[in-house]
Amino acid sequence: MEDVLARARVVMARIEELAAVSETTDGLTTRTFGSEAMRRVNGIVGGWMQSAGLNVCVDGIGNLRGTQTRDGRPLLLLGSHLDTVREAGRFDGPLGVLTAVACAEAAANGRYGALSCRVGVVGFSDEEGVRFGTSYLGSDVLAGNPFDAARLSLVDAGGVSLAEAIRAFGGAPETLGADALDPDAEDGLVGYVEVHLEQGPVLEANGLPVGVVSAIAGQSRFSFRFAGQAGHAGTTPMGLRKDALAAAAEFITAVETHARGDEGLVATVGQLDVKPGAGNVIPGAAAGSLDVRSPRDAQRHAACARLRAAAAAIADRRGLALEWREVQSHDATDCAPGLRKALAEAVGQTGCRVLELPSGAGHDAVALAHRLPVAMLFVRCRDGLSHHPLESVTLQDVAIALNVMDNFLVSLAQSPPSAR
Ligand code: HGY
Ligand code: MN
Ligand code: MN
Repeated sequence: MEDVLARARVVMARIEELAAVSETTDGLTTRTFGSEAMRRVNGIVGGWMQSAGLNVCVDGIGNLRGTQTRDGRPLLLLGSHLDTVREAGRFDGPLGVLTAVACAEAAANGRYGALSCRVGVVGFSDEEGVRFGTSYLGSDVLAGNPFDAARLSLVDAGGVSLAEAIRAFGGAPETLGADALDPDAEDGLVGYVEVHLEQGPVLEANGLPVGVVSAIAGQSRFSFRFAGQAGHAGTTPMGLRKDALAAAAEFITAVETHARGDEGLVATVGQLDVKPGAGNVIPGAAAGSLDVRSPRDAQRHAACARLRAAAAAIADRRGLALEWREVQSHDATDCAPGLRKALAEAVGQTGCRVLELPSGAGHDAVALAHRLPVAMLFVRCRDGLSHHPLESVTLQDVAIALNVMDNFLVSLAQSPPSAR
């Protein structure tokens, strides 16, 4: 265990190093798609990948990709994302990328014996979708999922389009299709396995360091905008107002009330932009985001329809206009039974009780699942906290996660990946 503890210390030290790479100077970690911080982090992690014997490149959407030289064996992809939310924790994403690099280093050192597959590592460029609102930009391209022109014309808060951001980062929107994984060019694809902090309380509540993900919840993202009438806060009688922020506030409360009454569903308004945004002006417009999730797709779709109807009713009653747009929707994703079983066996070999649990958070595995078998290993996090600077996992639990991944990869050396 001492050796794996030493490797876990390297993972933790590297996570600390990446946490300091931010597009902000407030001492917190914010790394959004196409930023210079992402370019810097690709350079740092790319160097670690090269030291692990991987051939490294950055693809057209900014994914950092490393693979062992092709030799006829199929590819097993490990990794996670390198972008973050605003004022992020240090583990969401980098924990998966850096444990993957640790596995690639071990594979290069012959730790796993004659592996029946090659090991690749990916650091995705945009899982969170903070800058353009749509998540999985990087993993959608790697998976070869549809990437329509409408997405390329999305603009960020500064009016920069996704197409322009791709070009500025060194990519080419028109050739993203060429960046998709090609099974033939890889002599087959075994699957994608991601290590990620749980971002929830279940493992901690069960006293377990790791758990195997059974499925990833479905997720719908919308943007809405209530349009009313700006006016003088001092002279406009309450009965004559078309206050867009008051309408949005009523809607946000309706979202919370609905989700609280619909077991298993979660719904969040995370962003709200009020115009013109002066204290003595009645808000003329209030635009926001809506994130709705459930492990059951029918429940999520029904809830989305009800919430849209609630927004329309509020707008009608108040004499406002409502704009409503679905930004993206991903159905619930099952992890591959064969890979899940192999991960569970690998957990069992460490002496830990095996717990399989669903993920309420979205992950790049959702996008990749359209093209290859996926599996995820969760690592306990303190208080279930994530998307917060105080997000944390322990050195011991990272060591156990590495131990699980070692067992998993050794099992691949013993049985053909096709059995997965
Ligand atoms: O929002 C999520 O679930 C993930 O962190 N992108
Ligand atoms: Mn994540
Ligand atoms: Mn996240």
